[in-house]
Amino acid sequence: MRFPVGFVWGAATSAFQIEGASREDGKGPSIWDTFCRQPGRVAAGATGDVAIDHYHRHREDLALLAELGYGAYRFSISWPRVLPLGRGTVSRAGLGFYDQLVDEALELGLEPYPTLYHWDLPQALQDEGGWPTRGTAAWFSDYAALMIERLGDRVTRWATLNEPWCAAFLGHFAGIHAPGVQDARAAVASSHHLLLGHGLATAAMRAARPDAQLGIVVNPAPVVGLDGIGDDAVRRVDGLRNRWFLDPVLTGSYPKDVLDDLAAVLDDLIEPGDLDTIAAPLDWLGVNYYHDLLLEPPVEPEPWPYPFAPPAHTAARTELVTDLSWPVTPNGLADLLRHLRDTYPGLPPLAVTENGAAFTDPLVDGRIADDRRITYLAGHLEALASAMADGVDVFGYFVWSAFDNLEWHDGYRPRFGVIHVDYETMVRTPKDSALWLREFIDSSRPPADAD
Ligand code: IFM
Repeated sequence: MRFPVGFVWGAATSAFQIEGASREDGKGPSIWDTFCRQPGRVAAGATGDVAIDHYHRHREDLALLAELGYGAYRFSISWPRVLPLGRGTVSRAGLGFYDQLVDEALELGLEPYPTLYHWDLPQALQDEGGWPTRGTAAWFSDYAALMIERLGDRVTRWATLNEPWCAAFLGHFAGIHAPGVQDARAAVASSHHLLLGHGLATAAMRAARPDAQLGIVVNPAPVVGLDGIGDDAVRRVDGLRNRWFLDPVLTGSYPKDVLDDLAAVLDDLIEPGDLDTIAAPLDWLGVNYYHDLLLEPPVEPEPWPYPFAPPAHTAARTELVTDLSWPVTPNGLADLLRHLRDTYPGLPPLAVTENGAAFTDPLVDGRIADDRRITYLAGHLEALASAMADGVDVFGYFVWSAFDNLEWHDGYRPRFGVIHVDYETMVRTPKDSALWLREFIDSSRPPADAD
């Protein structure tokens, strides 16, 4: 498999999942700090207090990524680390941390790809209403302007949000993510305000740095109804998961059928001009892909993140299944990329900003033989190459995740890293998949791109 000259190979993380130092240097609490402290919310009572201690080990972590052959590092900025209350007083130490991280990455030949919001809303803004409240979008835009002012001289590629679907619907309807709300109106309002925040931030960042490359990261997935799941259910899930986010950002309108589905909770949520703001032109679009949504009728009740769609269960009917009971459906990545190209004329260049799998394998004699992860990655890279051969414009691929980390409400048990982390000693050990990927990256370069 060959990838074009200049194709970006990277590894991805997010602040809350790796940084730790949750109250250090004046950092304010985020909604995830609060959520983790609520009994029963997160597996085994895990918290982000220490995580993988990246806040103190960033230098060695970045050096390891450079050694492993990556040319880019996707990370997120913790909003409450730089603005402990979400607005107002700036933490010099917090800003300084990201300043240093960016400098180190550049020194090591890693292009920094910061994401401004990967779910850790400052608790102070949650206390004022959080994402269900329109004002949060404006605070997000101010924070984005602050960050580009500080880092924009060295950072070119920015993402505003990571997976707004999760923040809105896992956080405010299924209630399994922070802030743990279960309310359709709050979820839909959150989704709109997240998108509005993205649009406002994009405009503010564009004004500050016209040369910046601005994007958003979404997590669309092909939806397949298995026996017992009707077309209308598939339409509703596809509508909320995919079209509700892609259409406004890429075409400036919400899908009519989903507006109808949500009519009971829309009230006067969408104000004149909002969609123009949300559809601010983008330089790139990040796509996170893990698996297709294979829907089957539920056997027992489980948290369901799609309001006004009949409950279903995501089936894992594939030969290989991950530790999170996710099916392994590599062809879905190619289908999805082609679908985006065919559905949205004027689609900006794409990057696969997350792709990976949770598999736990033992550390034996200093080695982790994670063959299942290699199978997963090889299949998805083949699918990516096939979509690109068909003309889909993809400029980069980021594995999720660089390191084992805190998998949100599932705690530390699922291990997504291509680098193993011993949570007692904090020792990092590249798994076989990291070594395989290094080889792959090297051998997939066209001769003209070789050193
Ligand atoms: O760990 C998450 C990440 O934070 C967002 N995308 C999906 C990953 C795996 O669940």
